[in-house]
Amino acid sequence: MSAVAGSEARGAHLAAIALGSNLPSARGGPEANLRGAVAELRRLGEVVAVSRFHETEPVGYVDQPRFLNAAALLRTELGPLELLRGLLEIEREFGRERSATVAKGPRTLDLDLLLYDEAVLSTEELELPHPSMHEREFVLGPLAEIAPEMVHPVQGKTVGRLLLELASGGRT
Ligand code: PH2
Ligand code: MG
Ligand code: MG
Repeated sequence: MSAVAGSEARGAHLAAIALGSNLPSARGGPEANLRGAVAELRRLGEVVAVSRFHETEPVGYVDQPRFLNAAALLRTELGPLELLRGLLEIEREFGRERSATVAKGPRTLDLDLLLYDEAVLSTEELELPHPSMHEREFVLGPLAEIAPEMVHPVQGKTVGRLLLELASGGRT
């Protein structure tokens, strides 16, 4: 993977993480939230690539502000559950409130674990790959910038291929 080659990898595992924000936090607006989140990800491993920040229309629950979305690749020694818990902790530090809020509604910071090597698992706490990543352009677009060759182990396709198929409405 070109984004990773040549980096001084510390950990044995490669994780893909989606970042999203459409509300201000105490740290600032969505752009400050994403920048701050990338800085905090360094606690969990080595950030080897970060995509551009993409302004996207809200999907699912549409009556909310536009999102800023991005993707990051993290080399980590943490296991998938430890990593997930670390991501949720960072969300909380940016004022993410999970109780009493609308599902898929506005949030200060969303950090989703998309892929962890080619792990496939399904527990109450964590499903890998992220169950809807292959249907979301706001996830695949940023991820394809930094990891087009990373493989979705359930779909059996690369991230670049999945984006192409999604963007063409399944006509490929
Ligand atoms: N996240 C959601 C629901 N809808 N739409 C966009 N554009 N970006 C998101 O990150 C997003 C969304 C719930 O996780
Ligand atoms: Mg999400
Ligand atoms: Mg989430």
